[in-house]
Amino acid sequence: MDKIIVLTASAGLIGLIIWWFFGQPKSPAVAASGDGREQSVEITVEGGYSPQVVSLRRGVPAKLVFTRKDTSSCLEEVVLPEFGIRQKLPVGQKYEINIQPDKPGRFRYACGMNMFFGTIEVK
Ligand SMILES: [Cu+2]
Repeated sequence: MDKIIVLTASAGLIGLIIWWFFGQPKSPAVAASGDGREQSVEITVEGGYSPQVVSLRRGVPAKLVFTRKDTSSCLEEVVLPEFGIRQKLPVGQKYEINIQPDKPGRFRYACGMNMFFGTIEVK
């Protein structure tokens, strides 16, 4: 009997771990707004990046407007390798990062330590 409980509990735990890493529902992409000549999207930095996925139109200069509310040093830098950007973000104010999304695809960006991630989708 004990064995069955342990077995069931561990199976449940393994299931939970798998769900956590692979099965979490993907948050929908938030599209940048703009007039066709430029586009911008706001990203809040607080325990990660929110929205997690932003979607940009290809070929239109884009402003990523970061507001860092998180004072932890972990999130003080944001790194967008695909766009050659490594930037410190001030706390409690908006900070614009300008990029030119010319290539379609999904590009990950991260905090300076590669612990928190966000995604830029270019369509
Ligand atoms: Cu970090």
